[in-house]
Amino acid sequence: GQPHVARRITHRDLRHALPVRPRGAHKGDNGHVLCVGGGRGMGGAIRMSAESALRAGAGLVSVACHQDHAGAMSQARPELMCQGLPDDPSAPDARARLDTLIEGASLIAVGPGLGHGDWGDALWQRVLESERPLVVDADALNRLAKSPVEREHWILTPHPGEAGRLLGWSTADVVADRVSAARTLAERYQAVVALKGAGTLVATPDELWLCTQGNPGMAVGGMGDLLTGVIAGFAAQGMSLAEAAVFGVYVHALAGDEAAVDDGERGLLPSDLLPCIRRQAN
Ligand code: NPW
Ligand code: AMP
Ligand code: MG
Repeated sequence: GQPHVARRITHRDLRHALPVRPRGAHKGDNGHVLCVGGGRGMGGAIRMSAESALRAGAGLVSVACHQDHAGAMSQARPELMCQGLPDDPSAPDARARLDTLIEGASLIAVGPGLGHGDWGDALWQRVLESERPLVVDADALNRLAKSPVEREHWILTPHPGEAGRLLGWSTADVVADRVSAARTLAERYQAVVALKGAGTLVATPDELWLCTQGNPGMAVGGMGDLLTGVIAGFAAQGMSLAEAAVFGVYVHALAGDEAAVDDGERGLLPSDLLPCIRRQAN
């Protein structure tokens, strides 16, 4: 069973769990993250996840997003391999391209900017059919709340609003008892769960961790999309899902603190954290 008291995450716990790169390392040794999301009007969300997976050290990062966003995303960050999918992602050509992406991925991060419509429904269903490990966030969590599925090898990263939807609790009830919310989610979904917010908790079916780093400057849209990519990037490099969630939460929060040192918390942007994620992960 789970402990009732969370263990505080410190440096000593996990830095060693990220494999040292041998001199002969090649990109294929460092995992291939597929980021699925970025529906119409929300391309930025999945771009931030994808960039943070790169900054966390993933060997390759692909993106499946709406076709409106693919060109601009490749231009802004040429390291990303972007597939733009049409309004009907189940059309034969689109379906084939998505299948190829999923086959090539070692892990899938799904949800940021996925939106609420049919486009996102189709992508979510296709991701669920795959047997890849998953990092499930944002609008993918909302779909899971509506239609629960059983699965193994997945990480859920809800904020208190999403956690409430998954549990059938109000947001206020989640905020009032974050430990119970995180533990219940981990047990119910047999998942690693990062319950976000000031003092992010990471629960597995038998462990509970607390992150005391991070700051209120991080209360800005896109910050969670970044965390999804950091966790996916670490898991792709061979950490266990629990290690990747714990270390990902920690590095993301340390990056937020580092990025606020010179210019302050107010006005901090998720993109400001990208170089800090790299420093904190090394
Ligand atoms: P309330 O209002 O208190 O009841 P949603 P979203 C709650 C994408 N993005 N403590 C709070 O609820 C995402 O990836 C795209 C307490 C809040 O109003 C998603 O796909 C961006 N409550 C999509 O937008 C940048 C808390 O949750 C509600 C809480 C929608 O995601 C932005 C909001 O949750 C964004 O990331 C806390 N600590 N945290 C882009 N550039 O493309 C959250 N809540 O309704 O699930 O909407 O999180 O904004
Ligand atoms: P999301 O709501 O999905 O954009 O996620 C927000 C991210 O920013 C999560 O990783 C939160 O833990 C972090 N965050 C937001 N507000 C705070 C805060 N007041 N203190 C520390 N971290 C925060
Ligand atoms: Mg979010």
